[in-house]
Amino acid sequence: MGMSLKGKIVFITGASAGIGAATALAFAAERARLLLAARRVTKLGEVASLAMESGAAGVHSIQLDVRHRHAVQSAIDELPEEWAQIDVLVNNAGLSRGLEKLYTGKVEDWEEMIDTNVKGLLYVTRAVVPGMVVRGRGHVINLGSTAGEMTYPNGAVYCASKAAAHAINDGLREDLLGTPVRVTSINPGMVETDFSLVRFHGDSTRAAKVYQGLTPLTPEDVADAIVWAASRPAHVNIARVTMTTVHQANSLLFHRE
Ligand code: 8X3
Repeated sequence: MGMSLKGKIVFITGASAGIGAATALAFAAERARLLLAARRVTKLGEVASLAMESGAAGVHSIQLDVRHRHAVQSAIDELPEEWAQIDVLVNNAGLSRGLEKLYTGKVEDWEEMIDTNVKGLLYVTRAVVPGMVVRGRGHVINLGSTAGEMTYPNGAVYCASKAAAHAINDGLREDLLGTPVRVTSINPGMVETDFSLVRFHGDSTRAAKVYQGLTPLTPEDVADAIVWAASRPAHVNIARVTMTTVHQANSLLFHRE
């Protein structure tokens, strides 16, 4: 039996779809209070309603693009008092753009990945963690990737962004040593979400091929690991969880039927 998440304030970035949305619903089932952030407010509203139906003790939604440093800081500074004491931060917002050789890749794609996956992660962390330190409680859960553990061809910049997330995760844990604030990285392999659709700029035929002949992880599988890490007893810090479908061994090795 783990620690109860009932009434805990869980802040999830990128909560409008994919792993973020599934994570919102998984914490809702634990009766947590959800602070949901994303760029797409309509989709976020749908997740918020579902979360209330699933048992959330409350939902507060904010429109936020984690790439905008000042917007991130004001969003945190301007939280209503009853939402300000964040217990769990799930740094989920992230994306991949393009699958091309580094020497022909699009610089705009690189900027978008680095701005979101690395700088956005830093901005949100920088805005939220000081409060956790002052309150003497908190947990930061970062979404890493198998891509951050092993690079694959045509994915250098995405892989680099996730390797950076890995270093930030470990560095933050080192810097928080001596406080009760926990830091965890959840590193999934292939998960079936809009990930590939976004990577291929909306090319659904190309995106579907990514998942062909294998059973990918679902967003719910990943959400389950996130909730598990968050619900360990207060003295237990899960440093990282690497998880893949049985049809994937690492970034490079897949089994397709
Ligand atoms: C997602 C894993 O291998 O599809 O971060 O890039 S992979």
